[in-house]
Amino acid sequence: MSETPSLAAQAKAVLQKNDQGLYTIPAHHLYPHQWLWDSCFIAIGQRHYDIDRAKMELLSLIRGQWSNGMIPHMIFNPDTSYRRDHNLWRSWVSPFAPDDVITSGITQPPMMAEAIYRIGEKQALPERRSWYKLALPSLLAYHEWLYRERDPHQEGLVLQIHPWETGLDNNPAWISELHEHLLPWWIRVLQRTRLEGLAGLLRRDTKVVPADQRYTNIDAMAIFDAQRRLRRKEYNIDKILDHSLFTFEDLAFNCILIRANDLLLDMAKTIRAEVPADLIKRMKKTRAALEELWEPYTESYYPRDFVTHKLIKEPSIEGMMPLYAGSISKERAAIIVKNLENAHMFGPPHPVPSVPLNSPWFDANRYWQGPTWFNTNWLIADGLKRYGYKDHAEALIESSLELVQNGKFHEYYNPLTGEPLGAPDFSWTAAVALDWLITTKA
Ligand code: 2M8
Repeated sequence: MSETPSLAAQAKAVLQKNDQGLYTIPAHHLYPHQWLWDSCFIAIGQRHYDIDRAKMELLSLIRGQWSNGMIPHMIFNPDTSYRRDHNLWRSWVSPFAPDDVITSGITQPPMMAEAIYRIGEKQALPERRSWYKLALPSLLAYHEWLYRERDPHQEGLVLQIHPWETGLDNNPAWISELHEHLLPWWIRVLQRTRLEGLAGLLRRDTKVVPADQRYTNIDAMAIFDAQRRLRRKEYNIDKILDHSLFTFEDLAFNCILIRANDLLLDMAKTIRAEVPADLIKRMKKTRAALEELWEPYTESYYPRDFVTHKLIKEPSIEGMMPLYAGSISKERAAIIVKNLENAHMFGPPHPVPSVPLNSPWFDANRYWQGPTWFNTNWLIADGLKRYGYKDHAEALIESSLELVQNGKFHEYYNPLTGEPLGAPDFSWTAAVALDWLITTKA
């Protein structure tokens, strides 16, 4: 008998272990709440064994939607033992936050459309239509919010206000920008006097996961300080833009949005729902604006600063995401695939590393600065398939599944050795593995 069913069963067991009834946490201890893009990948896995549970995962996200349309990046476990987390965000300072759920005040990559669509794919047309009818109004409100609040000059790309919104927390692009422009004096003093270790005493994450697998103390302080500034502005975008806090146009976020827009329009067509003409116009503009992020000398796409429009030229997994967007030319897709094949860049023994091997930032064990992650591999494999690189996609899926062959579904992996890192029994690793096992091995 092949090993596949038992691996699928183990993946399912991880998802069930993290299932809280209404939603699934990413992992015990480190991540005790609901996260936006985690739940989307989780639902993509759950749809294979319990379609109603997968729907519930997304409806639980919608339960946290703000009245202005934003889907928050976190919905908190209401238990008073998490008061510290609730108070860190204080979503109630915004008039748009829901009264009955405590959430964060920012969003995360717009993966909702993909998850709604993939659930629909598993159903016969009448059930699919009912599902789209149920989920689409919230999705539409979310995309309208993205364009209204996050593309204020109608330039096509949507902006982000915190590294956490990208999901790639300590990606070199954000960390270098925070260090250059936004490090408050007190963090600089701690850094100069080498007292930043004190901050480590307050951190919970490094008590659960070895410190060299998480962000550094200085980076953690910078990230939390940036969050505090947003809270002080009550997550109000006008105030945030007025005070020119750190705002940028993330490449991966916008690529995911391009794909999400296409899927939204497809789903709307299936149920003959009307999408406002102005929104369709703005969606088209995003596809065109993505090309402004192309840099001809290094032949790569990059994120950019929202105010100065300067590209933030720190190579990372971000540069692979236009494959997933599906809107770039075949020629540019071929250039990206070349980087993927390059053993000194994105082609180590266990691809795809979150930062290329030849970057000075590359650190094989450190979170989003080197390790291989399953969710980004899922996005890359999907993009590769749609550009006709079926063999590349299959090879990537195969090498990823090798990492979990021993039943260890960790948060991320060392791309050189394959060593499992971060939180054990991590939900999206299990969900993505399950999805691949069922859709590519069936
Ligand atoms: C990580 O982000 C959270 C903050 O949102 C953290 O650092 O604690 C990221 O890996 C993010 O992409 C992910 O959604 C989240 C939960 O798995 O953890």
